[in-house]
Amino acid sequence: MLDNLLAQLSFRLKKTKTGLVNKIESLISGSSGLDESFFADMEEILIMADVGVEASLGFVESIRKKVQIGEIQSGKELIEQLKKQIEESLTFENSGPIGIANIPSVILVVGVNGVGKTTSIAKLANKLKEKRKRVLLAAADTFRAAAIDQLKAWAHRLHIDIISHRPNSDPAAVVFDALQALRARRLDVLIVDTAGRLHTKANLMAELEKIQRIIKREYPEALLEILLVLDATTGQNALAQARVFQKALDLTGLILTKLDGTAKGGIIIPISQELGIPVKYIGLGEDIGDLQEFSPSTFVTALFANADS
Ligand SMILES: Nc1nc2c(ncn2[C@@H]2O[C@H](COP(=O)(O)OP(=O)(O)OP(=O)(O)O)[C@@H](O)[C@H]2O)c(=O)[nH]1
Ligand SMILES: [Mg+2]
Repeated sequence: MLDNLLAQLSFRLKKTKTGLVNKIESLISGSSGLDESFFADMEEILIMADVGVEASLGFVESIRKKVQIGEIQSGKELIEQLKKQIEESLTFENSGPIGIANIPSVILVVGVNGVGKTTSIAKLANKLKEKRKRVLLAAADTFRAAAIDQLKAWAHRLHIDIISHRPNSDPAAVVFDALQALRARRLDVLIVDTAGRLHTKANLMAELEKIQRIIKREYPEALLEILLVLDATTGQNALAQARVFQKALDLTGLILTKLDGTAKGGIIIPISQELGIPVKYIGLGEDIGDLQEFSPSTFVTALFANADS
């Protein structure tokens, strides 16, 4: 039996299951043996699901070797090996939940426009509140008035404090005030919403770097997480965005959103591999409960759940 979270995850990943896992299962059941044409087809399925060329070749190569030396003899063993490899590729030293220990934490949330930053912040704030953390929000996306209103509406709905300034005011000043409030009100976690678009990309990166600098300078003893939000439905584009943000900021983790809306959820593998940082949360829908802490083993179990049960 799957527990609730696993069942939700498995259900929301069904597009990727269809695009990746079910295809590999059909390939296994339709093949006469684990031969070269099988491996070529398996490679193609992985690449088509956005697992990435390098990772796909790596997985297939290591499975091919195990078949050659007789360590893998059946389709079932092959699937087990693939699961193990996917899990390993998603596991990092600092995998696991974000650091919200007993010292104040600041979570700076960044990403291009429309990826799901503000929604993910609301979901995360709600999650932390359920864990009895006292949360503060900062509306540092001052570029659009609607962005401030959107975060305010969430704060109101969730009964969470928020620091905001007028539209077009300096985002760094919002963050500065929020850090003072975090300290003065003895709250646990500050989550900072940021703009996804400014007049130019260089402007945006400069602004985010400034915010990062201010947090480190004004509250060095706080635990800082910088989470990049990526939209899984944008595939290789997400990878390109990630490179730009990683250059400018000390990213500590990723939030991969909209995994419910794509058959190419395999993108999670090359993104984590290339950036070398763990996925911390995954977005699985538009509701407040649709954000899960990411666990490589749970993810793989959910993805292959049909094969197991
Ligand atoms: N299906 C699905 N939709 C999501 C998910 N996360 C966010 N969305 C939707 O994506 C849209 C954009 O979300 P926002 O949170 O406003 O994105 P943003 O990054 O803050 O955008 P900007 O403020 O414009 O930079 C909204 O309609 C969300 O409901 C998810 O995990 N799954
Ligand atoms: Mg937003």
